[in-house]
Amino acid sequence: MDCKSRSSTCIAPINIAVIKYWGKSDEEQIIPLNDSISITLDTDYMFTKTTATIGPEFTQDSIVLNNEQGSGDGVRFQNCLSEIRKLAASSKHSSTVEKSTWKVAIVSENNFPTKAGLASSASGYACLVFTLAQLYELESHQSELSALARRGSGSACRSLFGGFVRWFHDSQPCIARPIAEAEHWPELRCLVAVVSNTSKSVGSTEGMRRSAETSKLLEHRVKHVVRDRIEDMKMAILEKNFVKFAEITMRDSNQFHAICLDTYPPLFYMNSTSQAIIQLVHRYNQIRRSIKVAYTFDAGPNAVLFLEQAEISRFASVFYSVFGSTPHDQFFRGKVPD
Ligand code: 2P0
Repeated sequence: MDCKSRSSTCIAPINIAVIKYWGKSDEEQIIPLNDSISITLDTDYMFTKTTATIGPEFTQDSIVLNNEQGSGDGVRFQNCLSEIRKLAASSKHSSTVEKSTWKVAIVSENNFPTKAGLASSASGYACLVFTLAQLYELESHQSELSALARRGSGSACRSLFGGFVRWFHDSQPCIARPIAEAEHWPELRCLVAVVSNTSKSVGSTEGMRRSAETSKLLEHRVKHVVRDRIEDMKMAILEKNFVKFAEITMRDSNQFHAICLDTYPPLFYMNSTSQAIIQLVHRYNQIRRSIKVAYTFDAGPNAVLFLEQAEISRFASVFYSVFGSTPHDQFFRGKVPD
């Protein structure tokens, strides 16, 4: 390899939306119809690891994703690259300007099922943008990188920040910003129940396009529901009010999947195991006489369960007795369980 070649390796975590993003007002720029709120998981668990190499000897951009050769000329990949290169070309450092013209080789890997509704594109594009920024030694602010990651995949703009994050649909530029750091609510934990490893049949981009075109419920959600829900969720997080947080999380997941069903032809992301998990959580909360556990499902059947630290062992054993396996413990702060 030419001695001028340089590499950089980074990891980026997934984020789980508690107020969902579903539908765009601008497909090309990836501008969402509504604000969303998510929680970025700790990097010790589910993450994407990306190595980017640039060198004058490379003749084309290339990408290998989970050991499979991808298409280096994919529109979103190229959108991210060209934005990063523009920044590099306007750098005051001549070495960065020189590197902005070189082709790039990307090798990226997820340590969890890809395209199974576990936010792999979020961590994937956040990691790509962050790794390239390191490689070009850009002095960009995190919010600038958030806007770049958005051009790869909408939800990726949220993974540039840790903790509790809000993506604004009408900010200029359209970016995510933190609401609170992960350390703000250390008792809040999340369990991931992988119901299926298989890729979804209709991807999120196509699914949300179809919903935006056909679902009246999505129209109603954007006009009459999300704005208040965003404010309520923000307060629940800032107040560390688990009961409020949990109810809004479940209601928003349910409304998202109702929109999927209201889409024509309909989208089915959850399966019968997902529905059994929903029933179990409601029954568990009923028996505990308070909301102790919340579920949320993205564009796939896998469940993400939120609960406070004190509830984990009790709930995990009930879950095990019903499903014969325990959901994986995920942490926001890489803390070892007590
Ligand atoms: C979310 N999801 O807020 C919602 C909930 C899935 C359900 O963001 O077209 O992969 O690349 O912007 O970011 C999935 O959408 O879609 C998603 P594009 P993306 O997390």
